[in-house]
Amino acid sequence: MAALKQSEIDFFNEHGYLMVENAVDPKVLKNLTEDFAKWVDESREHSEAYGESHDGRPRFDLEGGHTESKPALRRVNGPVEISDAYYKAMTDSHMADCVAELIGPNIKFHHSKINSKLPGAKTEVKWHQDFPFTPHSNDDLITALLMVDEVTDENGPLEVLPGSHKGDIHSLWHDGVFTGAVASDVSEQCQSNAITCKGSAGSVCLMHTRLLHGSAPNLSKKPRTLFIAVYSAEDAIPQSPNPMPNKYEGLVVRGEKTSRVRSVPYDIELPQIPKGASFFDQQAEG
Ligand SMILES: O=C(O)CCC(=O)C(=O)O
Repeated sequence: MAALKQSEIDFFNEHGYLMVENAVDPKVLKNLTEDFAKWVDESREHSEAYGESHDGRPRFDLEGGHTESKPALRRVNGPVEISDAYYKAMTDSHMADCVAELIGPNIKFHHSKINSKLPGAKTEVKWHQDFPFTPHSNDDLITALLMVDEVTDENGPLEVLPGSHKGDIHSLWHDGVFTGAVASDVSEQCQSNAITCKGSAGSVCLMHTRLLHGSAPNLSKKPRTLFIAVYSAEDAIPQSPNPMPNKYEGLVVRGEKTSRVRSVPYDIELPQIPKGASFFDQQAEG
């Protein structure tokens, strides 16, 4: 059976995002929640970023003000490498089926992370597009943002600018400095036309790699945990090193490996990303 209705595929193509409920099995969702709670608990023993990910950078990142009694774990890099539940959600879920229907049939995995905003978290994600950080030979890439907790207007929801995947790729450099975020006039425009992506736990926002998006701090008493998995069409070939190297990069998740290369020349010049820059450059503590 098809994972998506034609009207949903049309919506994604027109607006550059799509919300889907029940994107993972309830049992998997419970395991995702439990694994994350365990990591939050472990973080109490640390006062700075810790653990080791595939390229030696810390696996777990903490927000300023983190304490044992008020933990502020804000990111887990590559959770699919250390948790069966996160691996299952990435490979074996309705979420993966939906991605295959939008950019497949052959799709592969690129990288993953958890962006957490615990209650009162000050971290905001400034407006940006993902593609400059993960340029490929074509732009059939989807960032899947799975809501491990319910997302409301108050707990720092993802905000997107519908239709912006069809527009320009915006510079991330301002006054000679790489900020990882678009210029303030562009973000003001985004903010005034933004749509908030809210939903019950287990819902996913499937987002085109060129869509402008950002998110505000969590002012509420409820956590907002997002599991973020990036997939590409199997024939999209990375044009720069993975911002988050991991052992599953290139894993074919649906369909088959063809090793074909499909190049679609961009109509735009991509902003240069400094060596070692990552998505986290646009995270700021407000
Ligand atoms: O955590 C969020 O709200 C957005 C995540 C995001 O845009 C990113 O990590 O690139």
